[in-house]
Amino acid sequence: MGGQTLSSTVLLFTLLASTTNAASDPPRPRGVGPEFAKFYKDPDTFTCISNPSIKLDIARLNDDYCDCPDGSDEPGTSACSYISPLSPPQPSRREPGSFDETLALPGFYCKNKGHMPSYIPFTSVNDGKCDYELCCDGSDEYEGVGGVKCPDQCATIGKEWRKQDDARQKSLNNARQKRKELVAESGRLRKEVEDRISTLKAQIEGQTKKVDALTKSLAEIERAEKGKVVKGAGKGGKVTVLASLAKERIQELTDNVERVRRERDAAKGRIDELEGMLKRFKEEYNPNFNDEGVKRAVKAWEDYAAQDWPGPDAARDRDLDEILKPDSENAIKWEEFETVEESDVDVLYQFENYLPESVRSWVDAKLRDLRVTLIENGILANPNTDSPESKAVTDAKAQLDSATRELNNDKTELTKHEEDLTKDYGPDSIFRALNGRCVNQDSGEYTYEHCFLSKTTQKPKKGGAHTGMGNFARIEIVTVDETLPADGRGLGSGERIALKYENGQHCWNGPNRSTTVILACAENDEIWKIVEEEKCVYRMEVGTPAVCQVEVKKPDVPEHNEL
Ligand code: MAN
Repeated sequence: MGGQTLSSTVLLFTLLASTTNAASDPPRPRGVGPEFAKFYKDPDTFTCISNPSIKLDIARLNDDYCDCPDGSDEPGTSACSYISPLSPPQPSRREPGSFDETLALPGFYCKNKGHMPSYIPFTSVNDGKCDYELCCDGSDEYEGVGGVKCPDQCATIGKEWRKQDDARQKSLNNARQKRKELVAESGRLRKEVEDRISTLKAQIEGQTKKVDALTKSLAEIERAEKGKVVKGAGKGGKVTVLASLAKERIQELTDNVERVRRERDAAKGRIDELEGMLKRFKEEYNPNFNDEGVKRAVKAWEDYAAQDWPGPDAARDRDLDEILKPDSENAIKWEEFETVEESDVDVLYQFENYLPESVRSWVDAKLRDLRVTLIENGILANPNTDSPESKAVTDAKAQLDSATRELNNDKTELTKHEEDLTKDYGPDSIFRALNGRCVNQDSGEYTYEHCFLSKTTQKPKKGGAHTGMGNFARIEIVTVDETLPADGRGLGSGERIALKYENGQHCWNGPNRSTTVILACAENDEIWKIVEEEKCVYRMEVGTPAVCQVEVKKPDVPEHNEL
């Protein structure tokens, strides 16, 4: 869909223009195109176009002999065809440099009535071959060289061409429409990025304030922690710790009292048994039997039994029972001490309890501050240095970490979007809309893939690992010179946008693979051709509406028409 198009409007306009001119202008000599008619108006003399000092009698025009150094006296024959730059160099017939010897005319003009007029090279005039592609009216073979006859085929060829051209026009219109949509889409995407940037900036501002506040709050909490004199594994103030110690100690004492009482009772049982035995011994011994040892034992027992020993006091024992009962009235309610979050300040300065509520908290805060200041200035030792971190500090740190992480994520995203806005996305930023879109095409043993502004890939049809043929590097402009195929799926000639992909998979004994993707206008995104120009250096020809110019490119043929 390149430069060979000509709109029907242009055809109609030029038709009207040439009809008007035809009424006033003299007929042009054979082979002269309308734009050169002005040089051939004199009925008697012809002046060589590039060398006006040479004037010829009109009979020498188209007499099949080349008189003018620029070939302008033979517009309708092949006599001056040797002047063409395509012909082998000829020895100059004149003093070198005295005349312009470059061809003045573009070729033999075929009117091609019913189709488009066109110039055919002078070498093709009367060469015995019908050149219908350029000269559908067969006028280039007017001499019938070798008996060749080239009947006018412009009606058929023109009709077919117009049919194809209609299809091309429709396709081109569709392509232009698609391009407009891509431009709109690209604008929308850019706007999305801009909006996201604004949102992120606002978010970052808020998040920065949050992080600052949380940093401050953490510092305050950590500072307040210093204000506590005693910490019992994070469970409260001094009273709690003391209560815990006292409870343990009392439990220990209680256990021991109970044990000692059990041992006492056991010992008393044994004493009772022993005393019973000795009592019976005294009552049952024979006093008439003169045994000194027995007499001493009886005397010792009588002394022992005479001593006044009251034995365990039953009333006291009952008291002890009561005290040791865990649910007795006298038992200490430890839970009251264990659950109270109380700082040493509360303990040390109980007098605050007698102050009004508002003054009390003010005094409390001041006392804490004073204590912290004393610690921070090294006057008081920090009692908490070895203590595990409190829940308040852990929570504050977690909140700060999470807010900082969120802030950093936002900053990274902002940088990414800001960089994106400075990237080159081509004319009208059109490739923003195609970014990442992929097209595939089979060629030889591979399927090739092109993902716009991302990468090119070679995939073996039989399966196996894919080969990276390059990652997007930049947009370039390249000059191409190719004949446009009839279906318009080709590059044509002129400047084209190319996408460069570099630094693909390393080629064994060669460079890293790279691809130049050259783009031309098409209704749909499609890969037309893949060539490996050198080992691992690839060239892809790709059609896309993205590069269809909104301005119609002038066709390569002259706009004048002689239908
Ligand atoms: C693979 C393909 C080819 C390339 C060779 C180089 O077969 O990528 O395109 O020429 O490797 O070794």
